[in-house]
Amino acid sequence: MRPEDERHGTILLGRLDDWEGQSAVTSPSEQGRLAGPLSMSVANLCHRLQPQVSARTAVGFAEVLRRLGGPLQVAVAGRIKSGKSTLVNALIGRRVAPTDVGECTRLVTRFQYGTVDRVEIVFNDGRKQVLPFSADGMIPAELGIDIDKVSHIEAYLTNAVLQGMTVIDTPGLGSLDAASVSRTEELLGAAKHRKPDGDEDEDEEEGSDELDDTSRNAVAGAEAVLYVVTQGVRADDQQALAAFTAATASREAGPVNAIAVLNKADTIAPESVEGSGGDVWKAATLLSEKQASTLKPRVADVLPVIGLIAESAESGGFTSPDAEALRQLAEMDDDILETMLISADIFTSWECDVAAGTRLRLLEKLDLFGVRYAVEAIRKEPEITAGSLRRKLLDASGLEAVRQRLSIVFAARADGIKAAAALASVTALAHASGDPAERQRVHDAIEVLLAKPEAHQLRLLEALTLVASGAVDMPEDLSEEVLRVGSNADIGAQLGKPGAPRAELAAHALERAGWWRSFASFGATPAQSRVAHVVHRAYFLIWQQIRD
Ligand SMILES: Nc1nc2c(ncn2[C@@H]2O[C@H](COP(=O)(O)OP(=O)(O)OP(=O)(O)O)[C@@H](O)[C@H]2O)c(=O)[nH]1
Ligand SMILES: [Mg+2]
Repeated sequence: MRPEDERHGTILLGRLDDWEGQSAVTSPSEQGRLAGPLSMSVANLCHRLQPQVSARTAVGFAEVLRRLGGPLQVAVAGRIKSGKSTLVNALIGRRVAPTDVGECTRLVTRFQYGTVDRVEIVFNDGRKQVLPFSADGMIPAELGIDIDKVSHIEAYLTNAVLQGMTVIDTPGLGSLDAASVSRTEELLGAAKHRKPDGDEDEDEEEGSDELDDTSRNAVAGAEAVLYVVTQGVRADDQQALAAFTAATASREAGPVNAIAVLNKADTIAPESVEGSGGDVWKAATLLSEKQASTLKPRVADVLPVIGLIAESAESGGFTSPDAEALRQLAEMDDDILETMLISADIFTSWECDVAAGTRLRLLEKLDLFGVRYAVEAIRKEPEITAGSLRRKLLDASGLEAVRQRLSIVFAARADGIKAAAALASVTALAHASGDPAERQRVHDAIEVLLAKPEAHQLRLLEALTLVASGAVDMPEDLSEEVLRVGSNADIGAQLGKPGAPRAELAAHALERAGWWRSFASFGATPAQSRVAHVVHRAYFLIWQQIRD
């Protein structure tokens, strides 16, 4: 049967069972762009349903398909001035997002891969306007236009990192400026009934508005979040994470799609953290662990990082003249240097051979901690080159660990995350249609898809999200187990026995499979039982994979 026949015929759910049949629907070029088999199965579902649904829902499906074909969309979110844009620059390896001040820090900017560097302002009415880079290669901090009319900024960069993910810089949550907050909330999917200009939607009952919101979220919404906190996690950080709903309001932040960083680790006073032994990095690590227990299970991990140093080291900000100036400082008398390093004011106002402007520049790039760190590195190794010093600063920033975590948590799971987000969008679109028959058709198709063994990972992600968000209540030890099985890629880690021999892992998987099956049948609430069935199956599949 050719695809066009299917489009005009009744949907043949049986065909969805045929994993091989995928190529009949998605074109080869589309397949190449999809993150993996799960995304492909959801793409097929959209293609097959498109002719069966109303024109409006079909438009939404087209957006879901477009989005499935793109890289994982990672939002960098957090409170105002927590260092989000600085971190974005460090991750991209280019100082392109304006930091500190300027109206652009109040807008959502999507950094995506492009073959030519180009920045566009996208207006609320969909109109676009090309924006020239500023002289230093950055997105201009001021746009010279009415930003209330601006939806967001699209930055296309020829950048290898962006081939793997789209990075979305957001205005600070918790800022006083309501419009910035609503832009961010909208992006994160929390603002269900807000119009783009930030006003509360008053005529919600108009179905078309709802659909527009859903469709917009299906394109603009993030699929994963890198949450930036600083020293104190506050109640609204948790609220913001709770509200984070990638793609649509039905997808909550959890260990599958969210990690957090404790940024500005350099500014932590080690004496304020018990057990740090006076070491800043140790203090930051201890604080991160503490924050992880507060933020979990909303996030997979909290990692300490010094975004500012990472940005300077990674984006060409740290130069040979900077290294020279640090060398000069390293030659100074230790007592005097110690005094200068007490505060930024003393550091820049003290009389010394290094020009005050140069010192100010060093502070802007490295802050006091970075200056001290570099001076110590030079004193230990006087012949160190500017390049090696930059490398040492990068190591000290903790960026590498964040990158690694991003690749483990996000990149390796992009297929599952994207497919799950797309399914949530499809469900939301069907719900918004207001046509019960259409809703049922979509629902049935999703059920069939999820019943396939290959789709098990999606069910596991779903179960994990339900447990992590508290939507399904579980005793603590069980919910930890679900999180472990669902949010690790490595079998040893999934079973809580990293590095254990295969036979032991297999025996354990089988034992847990049996346990969860009995739990599903006896003693569980209906909601728990649904989760338990999925966990049972996960263990069973693990056992099948590693048994002799
Ligand atoms: N000491 C130190 N300063 C940092 C660090 N990261 C960022 N900053 C500084 O914090 C200020 C705010 O950084 P931004 O990156 O603009 O923060 P943001 O979260 O994007 O701010 P908004 O978009 O306005 O909410 C800037 O002056 C940065 O230089 C860090 O790791 N250490
Ligand atoms: Mg910013």
